[in-house]
Amino acid sequence: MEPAARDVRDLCRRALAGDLLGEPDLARLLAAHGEAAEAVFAAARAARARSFGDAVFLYGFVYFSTFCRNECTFCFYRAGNGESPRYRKSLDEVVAICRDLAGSGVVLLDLTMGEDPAIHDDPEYAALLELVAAVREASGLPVMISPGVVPDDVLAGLRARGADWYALYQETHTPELYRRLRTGQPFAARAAARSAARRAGLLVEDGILTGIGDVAADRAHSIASMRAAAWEQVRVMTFVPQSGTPLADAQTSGDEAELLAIAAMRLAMPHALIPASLDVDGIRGLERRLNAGANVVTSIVPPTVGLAGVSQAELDIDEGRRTVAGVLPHLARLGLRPGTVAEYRAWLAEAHGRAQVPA
Ligand code: SAM
Ligand code: MD0
Ligand code: SF4
Repeated sequence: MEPAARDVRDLCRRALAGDLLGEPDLARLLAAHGEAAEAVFAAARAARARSFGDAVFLYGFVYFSTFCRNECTFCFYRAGNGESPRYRKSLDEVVAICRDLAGSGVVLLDLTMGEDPAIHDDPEYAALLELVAAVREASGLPVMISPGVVPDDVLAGLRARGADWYALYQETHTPELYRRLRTGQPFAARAAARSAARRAGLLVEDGILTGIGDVAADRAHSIASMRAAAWEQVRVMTFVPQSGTPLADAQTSGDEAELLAIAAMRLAMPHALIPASLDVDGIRGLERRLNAGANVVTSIVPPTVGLAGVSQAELDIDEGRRTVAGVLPHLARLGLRPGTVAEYRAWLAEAHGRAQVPA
């Protein structure tokens, strides 16, 4: 065995034994290749099995408004992009979609939007609060909300309407890199919204992008930052260049960095929920991500109702492959099974208990 591979195996053993790996060691895991990378993935699967057994949670995704006031350089839906499809689903449409998704076997509904002025310009966010209440009521499922940055009292209002989760991704925890991605959106304000969400009683998802000028040290820093915050769910997605945006012609280099980041997150945060997103490489990328230690499948989208993905606007959606039925055979091939709503609720109840902050 090469010395580098021996070194990486040793780090994996330490992580599985409960050692907190520092940023340089995390960066070593993230730079593994060949045999050493396979060892990282195997260790991540072992960590997942210990925490979650063979259960994988399936999340429904409803991108209900693609209007946005922001200019994130990586995003297809940035305000200035005349090429992106804009739509805004009505409350009744969203409720109907969510009922169908709930019937198809997902355990959570993720309601996601651009920072749509129609919602963000109302200081009360009445439309958003009403939507969450209606979806909770009609579907009976836990709800995640991904609305961008909203005021603290709105986060409390979302919790009061029954939302369990707030998702808001920093993309990178390196401020200089962040400034080139989320132009005009203060780094600290975005981070503060996640802390406010936790204070409001919401569970929180943070996440990063890779392939946007980050190096292993940046990803290691992000993983250590997310571990320190103890967010309940953490993700990484490979940047997919988008037509009509400043990064449209960026060079891409596959998904190895994302897979290693999934595995390193699993080893650093063995009890966290970690998604395999269908929104990066569609259904064909699913098994690789699960083999890297993910235990959630996100971006399950019902076909034929005109919904988009965030980084793959169309891939696999209308073919019906980003559905529960499309995902199940892949779980079965890996000896995994869909986690039940009851199992998911039990996990949420424990997480809410852990996250409770003394007043
Ligand atoms: N507008 C809200 C916001 O930005 O927080 C909610 C949407 S958020 C869930 C969209 C996320 O998708 C971004 O935070 C980013 O991580 C990811 N994303 C967007 N464009 C992407 C792209 N081109 N490639 C990969 N991921 C992308
Ligand atoms: C996904 N496209 O799950 C969605 C999105 C938003 N909370 C999630 C990035 O992959
Ligand atoms: Fe808007 Fe979110 Fe896209 Fe940024 S990532 S442009 S905030 S939809």
